[in-house]
Amino acid sequence: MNIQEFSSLLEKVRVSNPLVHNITNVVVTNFTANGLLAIGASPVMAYAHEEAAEMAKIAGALVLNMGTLTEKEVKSMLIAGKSANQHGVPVIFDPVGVGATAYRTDTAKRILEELDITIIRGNAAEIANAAGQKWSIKGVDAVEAAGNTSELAKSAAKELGAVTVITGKQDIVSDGRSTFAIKNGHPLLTKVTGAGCLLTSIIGAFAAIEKDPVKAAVTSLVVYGSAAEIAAEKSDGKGPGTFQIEFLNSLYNISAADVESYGSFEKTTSK
Ligand code: ATP
Ligand code: TZP
Ligand code: MG
Ligand code: MG
Repeated sequence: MNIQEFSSLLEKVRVSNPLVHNITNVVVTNFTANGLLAIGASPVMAYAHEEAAEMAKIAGALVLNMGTLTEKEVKSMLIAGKSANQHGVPVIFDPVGVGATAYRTDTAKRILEELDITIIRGNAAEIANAAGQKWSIKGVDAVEAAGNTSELAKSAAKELGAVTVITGKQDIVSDGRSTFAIKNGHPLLTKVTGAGCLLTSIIGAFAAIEKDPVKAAVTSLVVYGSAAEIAAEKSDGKGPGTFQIEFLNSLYNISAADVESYGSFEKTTSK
């Protein structure tokens, strides 16, 4: 895996304009659609039980996000997820707030048991709780990562049978054998609601055009984090409002040369 491959995958997203089917939360829906459009993907939100299977079948990727759960959406996720699994469409799962309430924990467990998840993405607490380990969580935000996130990603990937992405100050991707650390990003991302949720959907866009889920995830993190660094430079210290707008502009404008100059990742070895 190298930085040049990441730029060519970014170009591939822009040229192929993959359809990304999202079943997501009410907080982040508009930001997610705009971010997917900016990177070059084609977003669709389709929740009705009558159409969820049909939409998932024709999508390049299905993204399931349990940010504002209700039983109706959980049923949509299971219908769409089963259809995606039957038709070889990758399923990306964001277990927002798992561990904060029993309902979230039970629902994440149900989704992980009933569906074949390709990639799971969350903060350290969410990934730990999804994998049945204890980690402190406050609502949908992680309490400062105290443990070894590389080891956590590796063990969660093995436990869940899915490529695991843990985000925070440093991002980790593991399939249980190979583990990568990505240093790109900016603290202002934590001041924009949905920055994590949009990232999960952008991982869907890359998974739609790249069969290797580890490569798709690492590419997404490098591109997304680099775009955030550029946006922070352009927002002149004004704060999250300007940053959010500049971030959408950066996702749209980021070039191969930017990815190559900002991108920072390494393969880590874990015991
Ligand atoms: P949380 O609810 O805990 O904020 P989240 O689901 O919003 O989690 P994040 O972990 O904040 O997701 O990750 C979203 C993006 O923000 C990722 O690209 C990540 O690299 C970046 N990010 C998060 N925290 C930092 C930080 N302190 N410095 C730089 N980048 C960060
Ligand atoms: N409450 C339920 S979902 C949600 C909030 C605030 C959005 C979480 O977005 P992210 O991307 O995890 O910060
Ligand atoms: Mg966040
Ligand atoms: Mg989140």
